[in-house]
Amino acid sequence: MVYIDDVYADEVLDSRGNPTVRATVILSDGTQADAIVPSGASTGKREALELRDHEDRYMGKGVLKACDNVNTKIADELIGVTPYNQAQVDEIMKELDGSDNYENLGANAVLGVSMAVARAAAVSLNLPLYRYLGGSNAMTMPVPMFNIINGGSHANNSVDFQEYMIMPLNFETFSKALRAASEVYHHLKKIIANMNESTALGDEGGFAPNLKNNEEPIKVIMEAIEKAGYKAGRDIAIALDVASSELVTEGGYRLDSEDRILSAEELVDYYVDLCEKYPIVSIEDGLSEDDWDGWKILTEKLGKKIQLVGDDLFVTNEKILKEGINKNIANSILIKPNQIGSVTQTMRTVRLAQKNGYKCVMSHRSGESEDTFIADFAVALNTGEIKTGSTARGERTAKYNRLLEIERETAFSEYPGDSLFS
Ligand code: 2PG
Ligand code: MG
Repeated sequence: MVYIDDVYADEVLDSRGNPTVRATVILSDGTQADAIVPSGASTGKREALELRDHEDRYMGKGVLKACDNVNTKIADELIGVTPYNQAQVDEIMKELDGSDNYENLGANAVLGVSMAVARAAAVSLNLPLYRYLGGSNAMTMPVPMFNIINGGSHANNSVDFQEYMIMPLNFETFSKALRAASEVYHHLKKIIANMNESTALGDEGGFAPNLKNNEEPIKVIMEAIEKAGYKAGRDIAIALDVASSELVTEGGYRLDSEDRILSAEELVDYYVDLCEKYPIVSIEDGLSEDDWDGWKILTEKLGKKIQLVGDDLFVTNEKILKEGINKNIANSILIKPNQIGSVTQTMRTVRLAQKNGYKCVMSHRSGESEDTFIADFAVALNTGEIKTGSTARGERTAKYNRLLEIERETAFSEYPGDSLFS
């Protein structure tokens, strides 16, 4: 019987240059696999705890305590256990931690090991990760949301909304969709350069120009889509992540670039107006994680025709999602494994969402690495959508390049594109 023979962790760097955990698992058959944990900037208040050292090194951001928890407490419990029962492995770590949010071991310690165990099990069975996690039912390539203009806390420009994304819909395959997105990205670069604005990239590989309000980025993206030879709305749609929990101030939501503060109702009206003018298909975190009354209004006004994604709102948490479903809040959920802390818990949340007709968007974090786990995970769970940044920056393209590999391997897989919102 194959069992887990060794588990250890190293402190490595993420794409923002901050420390993060890389966990390595070695099996008794000699298989070795590792996984690197990502890290967010605009984090939800109810996310699982990311354990940082809060000491001098790395300006407090070191993760040696989390690594130590892997090397000692977690290794002690997992050595000798089968790698082929992911739920059991994850349950052992959850019990060892004993809290709801991994405040003792750190979700960065636990998720790293959880992903590395899944990967090691897949390698040892000679299966691709998406096949190991999803079985023969894993067959849907995800439609990406490419974040081509970055604002909010992912860039230091004037734009308040965090992410302006394009979704290539009218394409038969993932690779054709990727090509279209890349062409739009390059046209956008030219347009921004012609405006004498900087074409430097934000954290997720999108451009971060200073524009005069939050509608302007949509206008330049519309122009780029057209210049690239595609039809906005028909071929390529627009998605937003407002990350509005970051905009909350006394009396409402502060839009610095427009020098005004809006109530939840006014912000919803702003979205309604934008959705009338532009081919927007999805809005994420349109209202803050604490503003469930506002979310109710948003869902009532736009929920029938726009995908309303809860990120900070649901934090990939089964219990919170259940509450949202019961209250008819939002109609989709962003899936970030490190918000909840293990592979199994992520899968449970996806299952709950899918059972209740909520769409799922597999997602990276703004602080990422070369790890491509979420590309396989999206295919395994047939989420149909993935958000993993622009068509530039290695930690983002790593995921898209992995999806190209998966597409080649699963020649029969489907790209939902057009059918996603019809
Ligand atoms: C988000 C994410 C990823 P962060 O808000 O959706 O794009 O950002 O990882 O900073 O929370
Ligand atoms: Mg978000």
